[in-house]
This record gives sequence, C-alpha cells and structure tokens, in this order.
Amino acid sequence: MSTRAGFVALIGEPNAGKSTLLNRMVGAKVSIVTHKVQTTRARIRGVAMEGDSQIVFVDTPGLFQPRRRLDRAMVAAAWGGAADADVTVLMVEAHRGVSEGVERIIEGLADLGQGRKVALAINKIDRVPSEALLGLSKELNDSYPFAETFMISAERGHGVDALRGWLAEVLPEGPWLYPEDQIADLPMRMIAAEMTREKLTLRLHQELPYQLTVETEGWEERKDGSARIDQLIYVVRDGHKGIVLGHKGETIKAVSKAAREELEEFLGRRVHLFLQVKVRPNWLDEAERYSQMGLEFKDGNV
Ligand SMILES: Nc1nc2c(ncn2[C@@H]2O[C@H](COP(=O)(O)OP(=O)(O)OP(=O)(O)O)[C@@H](O)[C@H]2O)c(=O)[nH]1
Ligand SMILES: [Mg+2]
Repeated sequence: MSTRAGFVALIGEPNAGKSTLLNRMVGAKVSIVTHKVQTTRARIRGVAMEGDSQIVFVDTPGLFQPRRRLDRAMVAAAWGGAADADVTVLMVEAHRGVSEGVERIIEGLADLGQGRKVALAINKIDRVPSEALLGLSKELNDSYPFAETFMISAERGHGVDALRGWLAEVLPEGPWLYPEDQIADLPMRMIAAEMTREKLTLRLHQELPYQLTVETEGWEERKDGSARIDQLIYVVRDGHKGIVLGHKGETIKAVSKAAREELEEFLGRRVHLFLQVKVRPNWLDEAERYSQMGLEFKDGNV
C-alpha cells in the first residue's frame, strides 16, 4: 500500500472560515471560531485521514495589513504556514467577492513563487445565489493560476468532501506524519487556553478581545479522574479587568462555565476551571506572551 501525507495550509482574510473548515475536516473542534475577525492567532494543526492519505491541515491567522506587533507576528505566522505547506488553499468569502485584501493575498501568493499547488475555495456559498459564483470564480482564476476551484460551505459541509478527496490525491507519497488516531498537534494546555479565549471573545466587545490573552498556568490530574486547570487572563488596563469580571463577577462566571463545559466534552471527564484576571499593561510587547501563543516575537519598535 502506498500512503500519502503532507501539509495543507488554509489561508485567507480574517473571518473567511478557515478554522471552521479545519474543524470540519478533522471532525472535532481543534481551532476556535467566532464571528469576529482575527480570532486565530497562531498556526494550528489538525489531522484528517482520507483513504490512504493523511492530510495535516494548518489553520493560520487571517491575512490583513498588519499595524501592530501582534498583527505582524500573526501575519508572519500565516505566510510561514503557506511557505512550508505542500498545498495551499486560499479561502475567499463568496458574498464579499474580490476585496482589496484578497487582491493583496493573491499578490503575496505570486511572490511565494511558481510551482506551488494552490487551490481556491470559495466559502459561504450558502450566503449567495449560485449564479453569482461562476463570475467570482472566473475573476479569481484570471488573477492566479489556481490548480483547482471548489465551492464550499465550511459551516454546512457542502463541497467539503470534494476538496478533501482532491487534497488526498495531490499530496506527496510518503509515510504518515502522525499516529492514525491523533487529531491535533497542539499542547492540551494551549487548546484549553484557546477555549477560554473563544468564550471571552464571544462575550466582549470592540478591541477588548484583541487586547487580552489567556495562558494555562496549572494542570493538575486528580485522583478521582478530574482535572484542575488554572488559567490567567492578561489584560492591559484596570478598566478592562472590570469589564472581564463583569457586574458582580457575572461575565467571568459565564465564561468560566462555558469554557469548562467545552473542555469537559473535549476531554471526556470532569474539569475544575479557575480563571484569574491580571492587569499587565505591556503584555503585547512581551516575548514570553508570544512564545506561549506559539508566535515568533520580533525585536525592534512596533
Ligand atoms: N454562512 C456561513 N458562515 C460561515 C461559513 N464558514 C464559516 N462561517 C462563519 O464565519 C465566521 C468566521 O469563521 P472562522 O472559522 O472563525 O473564520 P477564520 O477564517 O478562521 O477567521 P480568523 O481566525 O479571524 O482569521 C464564523 O461566524 C463562522 O461561523 C459558511 O460556510 N457559511
Ligand atoms: Mg480562525
């Protein structure tokens, strides 16, 4: 039997549906999803099996014009994902069409060099009439030599099997890269922190989700089979701490409950989750915070 295996990077503008697609391909929630832009911060790997092929999907942060240090680290991680991958899938939102952001990404793809296998996945086709899709596909294919085009709905699952089947065929021959039953390549401590960050992002508004980060500080296995997990939420201002805690601690309580329930489902056992909020005005400029997120910290002024 000849097996195939390789890395498939999912790239696109923020909110294109990359994490939604990764989770669907893997069949589990490995990467967090919100309706807000810039949810994913680092490269997250999820493993899917298709016949004799092992497809390692690499979810990446959305590509946009970076302004701040965290932006730059996220965008660098995303392009790094594409550069290292065997195949790249560019995801474009059907209802947004060819935005300036998409044009810039296509320029970036061209800069990565010829001979790369790049597929186009027009996502969220559930949001537009099907007549609109052909024109969009033509316009995009005129601007870049995509190896193949797929019309998909990552959320509902339309077209996803065709994409997976094609990927399984074009990956290079070679031994599998992960054990057959492994679905993610991310430390559990980080998955747990991401779950809490998702619940915070869903509940908080404007810039606040961007300006906080979550780290798992402690993980203790208990004799009764449950786990005690301690996490720190870093915010930049006193006022933010109050918002995260909420009136009489209501917000943090709701976040903690939602995150704990998801963790329990993921781990299949009981979890005691303890959250603490810390004001840390400079965390966005601290190298240690970036390495905790799996991002590269670049020296120099922002
Ligand atoms: N209608 C519709 N919504 C979708 C589809 N796929 C994803 N979404 C929604 O789009 C939003 C963004 O999805 P994500 O998967 O977080 O997008 P992303 O590309 O990972 O975003 P970043 O991590 O911020 O770059 C979420 O609200 C998803 O539920 C789809 O096929 N149809
Ligand atoms: Mg994402």
